[in-house]
Amino acid sequence: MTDQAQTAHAAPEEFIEKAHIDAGRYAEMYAASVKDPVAFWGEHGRRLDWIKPYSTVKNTSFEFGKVDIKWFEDGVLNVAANCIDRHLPTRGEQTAIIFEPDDPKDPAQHITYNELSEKVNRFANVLLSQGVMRGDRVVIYLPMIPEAAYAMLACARIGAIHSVVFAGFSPDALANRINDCGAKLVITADTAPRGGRKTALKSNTDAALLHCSDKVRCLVVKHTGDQTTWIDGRDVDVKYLMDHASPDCPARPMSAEDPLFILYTSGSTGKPKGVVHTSGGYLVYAAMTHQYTFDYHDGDIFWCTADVGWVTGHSYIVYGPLANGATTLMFEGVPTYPDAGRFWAVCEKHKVNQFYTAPTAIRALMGQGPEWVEKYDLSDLKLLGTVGEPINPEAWNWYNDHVGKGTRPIVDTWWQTETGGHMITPIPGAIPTKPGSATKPFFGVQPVVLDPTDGHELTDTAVEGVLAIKDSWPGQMRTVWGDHERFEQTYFQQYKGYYFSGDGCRRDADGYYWITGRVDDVINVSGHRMGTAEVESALVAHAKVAEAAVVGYPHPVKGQGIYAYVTLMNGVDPSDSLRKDLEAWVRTEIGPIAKPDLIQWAPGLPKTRSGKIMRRILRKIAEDDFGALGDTSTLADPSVVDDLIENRMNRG
Ligand code: 6R9
Repeated sequence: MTDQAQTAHAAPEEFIEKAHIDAGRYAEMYAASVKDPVAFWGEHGRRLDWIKPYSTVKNTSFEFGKVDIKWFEDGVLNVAANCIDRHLPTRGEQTAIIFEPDDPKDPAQHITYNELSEKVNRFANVLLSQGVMRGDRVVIYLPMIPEAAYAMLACARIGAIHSVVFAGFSPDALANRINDCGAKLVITADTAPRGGRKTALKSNTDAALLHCSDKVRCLVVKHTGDQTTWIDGRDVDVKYLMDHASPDCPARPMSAEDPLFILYTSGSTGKPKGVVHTSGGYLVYAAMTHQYTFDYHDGDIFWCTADVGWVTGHSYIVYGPLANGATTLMFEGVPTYPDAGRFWAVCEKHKVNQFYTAPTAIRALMGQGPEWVEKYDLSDLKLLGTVGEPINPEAWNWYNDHVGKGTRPIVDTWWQTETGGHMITPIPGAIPTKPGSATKPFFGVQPVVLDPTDGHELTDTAVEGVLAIKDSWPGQMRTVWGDHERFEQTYFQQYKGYYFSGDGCRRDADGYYWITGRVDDVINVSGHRMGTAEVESALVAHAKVAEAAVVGYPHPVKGQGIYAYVTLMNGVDPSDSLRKDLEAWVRTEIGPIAKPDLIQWAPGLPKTRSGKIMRRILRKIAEDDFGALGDTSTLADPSVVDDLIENRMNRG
């Protein structure tokens, strides 16, 4: 079946009638947004409250060597004031955050905008009392609890730059991030319950801080009340200080281009990059995409199941929804605890209207059977969304049939940590969807498909190549923290004049975009980006490992699994216990999400005569598709391939 022949699913009439944007309006707004970006964004930038309005809207260059991106540069605003203060006169008593704890027997919390304001002001005063100043970096290593949002917004309020580190990362990964951004302070919690098990965040932080400057302070949220070690003079009890802090902290006027946050993400080479987002453009973009992609209306209950440790949580749990005065749900738990009905139980309990999750979660729940969904009343749902990886049509159909009852639009949103917000996504009242396609660009986004061999733009409608973006949009990352050169090299060097996404894509005859996955050495495991180089360097750091090569392979639930080829040091014998050791090693070096699914002992790796590992061959073997290995004649020792095939771990 061709893509075009697939049934396109239009939203129901009643949905379209109430939608912010219908097909005609999309066409009109999109055309205006690319014809005159300055006029378009000049108008839409006014959705925020500016302390000093901008006069310059756009000042951007994608020219390699001179990449410079500025939006609303002479405007002055405060992000926290936009997410909180400006809503107080009209919706102070409205719920801003619904907190649903890990254990369904514990009560949910409803935090109003007034309460959010008080918490954030107090938290901001605590940060000031610890000597945090404008431009200082603060690392946030917290579970999915309201304090994570308070901490982010408190930083924004005083002009500090936050860097949230996913609570699933190991002490080493945390230390690397604290050191890379030169954080003055880390905010953590005693322990984090998730799926009925606890992660010892404070003791992870203690371990991380052994590798950091002894000036770094540690603010601890006593969340579970579990015992932890305590170092006087370094460790600080946040809740205690908040109770004694003033509930008033003036929002600091910030320039639109002052950094709001740094978020580390994996690339194809080297250590994770600190992606820098700034204040004005990011917030305009996060808010506008939240409103239009999810067709958010006042009073709706919005739930994004991501973790605040990822960009999805930044833009669509905290900043986008709160800038729009929305009610946003924060869930501490996992989809399968206490059972596989938890997502739907939470949707029913809190009358969720828009539900946004990852394909990997859908596939995992699909495997548990539709009865878990059918037990619950999902009649409040108006729209469903997905993010993080391509969604396979089988999962799309299951989501559509069982969760959406065939009547809720599904928005498949393609975007990246680097893009700040949605880039290619259906606008639900305007664009009929096709299962597996992210469909059409958001306003102001000009996607192009490039020929990967010479980089020329493929201008026919139906083409396949790599995905790049032609001009800037307000939510775009501005630089890599401390390394602007790396920013230019990663995104602007290979294809001159464009932002290169790292993804492959196809455009069909209807102009719909189909993302085909990463074309670099980044793999996507359960919607989490992982650089194969990172896992390799963790493996080779083990005393018994001589060499390692890591590739992705198709995994039924995770999308991609991690397949590691490991060559042991001379004289070391492979064993199951060593395999377990290596798995545990990678968990401690990076975190559980990086643990290899399959480890194959490789007496040798296929290398060219110049010593380059031929990953193409390793990928094929890992995919159990070694019939067409292509040209192996350039290998230094072609016989290693036979051994690898014979002992491959993924059969069938
Ligand atoms: C938001 C987020 C970005 C990478 C991206 C692509 C993949 C994200 C997708 C998708 C197909 C979608 N990706 N959304 N692929 N369809 N709807 O996930 O950011 O963690 O930086 O990952 O994820 O490969 O390049 P991030």
